[in-house]
Amino acid sequence: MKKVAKALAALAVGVSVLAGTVAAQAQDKKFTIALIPGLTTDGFYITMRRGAEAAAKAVGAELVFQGAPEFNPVLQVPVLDAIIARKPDAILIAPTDKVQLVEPLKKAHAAGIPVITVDTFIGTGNYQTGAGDADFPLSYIASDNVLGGRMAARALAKAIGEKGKVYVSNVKPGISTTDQREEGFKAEMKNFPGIEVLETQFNDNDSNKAASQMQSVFARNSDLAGVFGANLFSALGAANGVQQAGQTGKVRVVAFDAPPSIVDNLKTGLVDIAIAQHPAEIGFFGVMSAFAHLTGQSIPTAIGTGFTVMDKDNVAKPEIAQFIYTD
Ligand code: T6T
Repeated sequence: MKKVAKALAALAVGVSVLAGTVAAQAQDKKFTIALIPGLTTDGFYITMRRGAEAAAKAVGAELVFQGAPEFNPVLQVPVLDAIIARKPDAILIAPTDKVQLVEPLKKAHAAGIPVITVDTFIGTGNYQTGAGDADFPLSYIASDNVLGGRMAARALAKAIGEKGKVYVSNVKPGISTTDQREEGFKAEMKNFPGIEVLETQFNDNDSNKAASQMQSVFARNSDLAGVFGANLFSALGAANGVQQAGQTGKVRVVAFDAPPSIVDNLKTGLVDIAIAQHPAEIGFFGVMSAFAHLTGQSIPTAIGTGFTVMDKDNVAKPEIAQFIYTD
């Protein structure tokens, strides 16, 4: 009997040593987390990468940043496939289309790679609901884009004295973020009966196209009062178009996103308001959420990040300027 008790005690010690070793190994594992942006050459995603790198450093993970040169699902899917083939421990991705990225991302899910979407979403953006096809990502980490669109509408309405014609310069339909900004903008504009919202102009994320569209809209509407640039390239293009048409200060511009070039435009009065997102926060919480999941914690299915509204009077203040995007 004594012998049996001794053997059991020895076994228990052995098991606990083994368990300790496994736990130590799990902690020592260096996780590889991939971040696939909408495109690589956009200050928004470059800033997101900065936040993601900071989090990766804090938890000892390796961050792989790989993306396409343009915001285009046809170019993003091969990048995703290449990342899946490398079998990272988790994928963070800004899907460039709500529908077209569903099937390609299912491959990651089927391969057992956890998926978190950052900035943009697939399907409805409501994840882990059991509702169907596109709810498999673990979490959606982003700005509240409907609210951002409403904020833009209020700022533009104020700038134009709540009357006149305005339009939205947007990327293309099917992108969750910019679709929601337009939706929020139009919903809020219903509160301003003196404002007419003209047809949206889609520029394919090409600021030159956005600039020439602005001039065409102005050619057809000499009483144009304002424009909302619904993302970085739309806003830059709209502002350039206003300048080229000699309408600085007459056609008012509200910009979504805050790269240094837009901040320059704030200072010269070409742009009235810039709504800065907090992309570094999105990247930081993206990596932290992936790490939490990989180490056995549950994570929220959605995390909302904030905005900072910039104008020429506040943009030099350090607490505001910290949100200017990195180029
Ligand atoms: O506005 C951001 C991002 O939120 C959007 O999804 C795509 O455009 C940007 O990257 C700015 O260019």
